[in-house]
Amino acid sequence: MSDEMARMSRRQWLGTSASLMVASSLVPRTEVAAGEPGDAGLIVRELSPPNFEMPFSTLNSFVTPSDQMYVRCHFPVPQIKPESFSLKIEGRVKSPFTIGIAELKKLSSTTVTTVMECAGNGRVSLVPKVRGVAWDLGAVGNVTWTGVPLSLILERAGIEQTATEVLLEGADSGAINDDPKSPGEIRFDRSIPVAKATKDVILAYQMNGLDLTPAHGFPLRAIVPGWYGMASVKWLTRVVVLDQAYQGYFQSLDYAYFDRTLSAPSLTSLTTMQVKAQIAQPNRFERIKQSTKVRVHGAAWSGDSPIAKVEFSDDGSVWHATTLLGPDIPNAWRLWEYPWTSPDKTGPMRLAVRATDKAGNTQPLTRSIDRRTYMINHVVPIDIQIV
Ligand SMILES: Nc1nc2c(c(=O)[nH]1)N[C@H]1C(S)=C(S)[C@@H](COP(=O)(O)O)O[C@H]1N2
Ligand SMILES: [Mo]
Repeated sequence: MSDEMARMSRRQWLGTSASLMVASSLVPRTEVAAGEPGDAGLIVRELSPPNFEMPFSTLNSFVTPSDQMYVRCHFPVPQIKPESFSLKIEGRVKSPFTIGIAELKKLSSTTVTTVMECAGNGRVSLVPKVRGVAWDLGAVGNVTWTGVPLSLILERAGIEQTATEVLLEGADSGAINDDPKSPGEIRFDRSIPVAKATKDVILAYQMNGLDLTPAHGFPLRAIVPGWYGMASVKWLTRVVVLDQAYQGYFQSLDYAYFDRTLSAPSLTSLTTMQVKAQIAQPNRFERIKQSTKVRVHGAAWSGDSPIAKVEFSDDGSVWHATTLLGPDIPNAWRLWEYPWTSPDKTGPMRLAVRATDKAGNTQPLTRSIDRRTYMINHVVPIDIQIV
């Protein structure tokens, strides 16, 4: 191929040539491919809107590099120009106001490292198969976020005494097509109680020391530490203080589970991440030689309290304490390892881990269907082969 032809086909491939309009309309171009650093090596679960997960077996750092952080989008990624961006604070407040990104960056900031897990992480292990993106182990990451405490913003607006919830609204919208109870065209939004909003939520404009990337919420997103990812609203453009319970789609139908503590099971919004440990290595279906030293390692987290212990088992009955590694930071994950020696006979084996947090929560061995397609933290062993 001549240089000219190569350039030509590349231009067409990128969709800048009118002659390729037909072909490029077959598959909508994935927004994150344009001008965004990385997302290299992520597993594509859905191309458009982008839903990508980290291959969890590649875990090798406490902080997840930005280009290895999973991407979960319900709608196309809104392309927001920082100059025209503004955040509105309104509702049950004394002085509603609007603030731009440059002004936000001048306010006193905070930096936190938190684990974020999608409530559907691990869904691929549910049998029979359920609705929703078929995440394996990689819809989770541990990222350092910088931004303004939401409490500071709410203080400035002066929340009224009757306020109970704070609604976080994203700029993205679309139709829900695969849900029989679909409300049609909607925005992505989520409310959180005032107590949580004023405790530790931040409005982040940086991840791992750089501006957010478009897929991760540029220019501004909420970070709700300890909660499943759905509460950390991306492309945040409006904060509305409410005095009644919000019943939006993403908290009453989607991202809700059946709570039985009130006797009859009632649909309740998902909040706190359940205690969980995952094995990064060995990899699922790996073939390992007999009588070989293997470093079994992975990560563990809980939205409730720090990790107290992670136990490892290669027979499903005896559980061995693993070594917890690295920093122990509130709301971050904890890395762990176990020096294992494979047995001296060949055949299939199952390896499992089980985490317990300092509040005494332990991973269950079985799954309750009340959790619907979320909060997947029961022990799921990985199968390997000794050769
Ligand atoms: N505006 C908006 N915010 C959103 C979402 C979305 O689709 N739109 N997805 C949520 C879900 S379900 C998760 S798990 C996290 C994922 O964040 P990430 O894509 O930066 O990893 O974003 C949350 N915030
Ligand atoms: Mo999610």
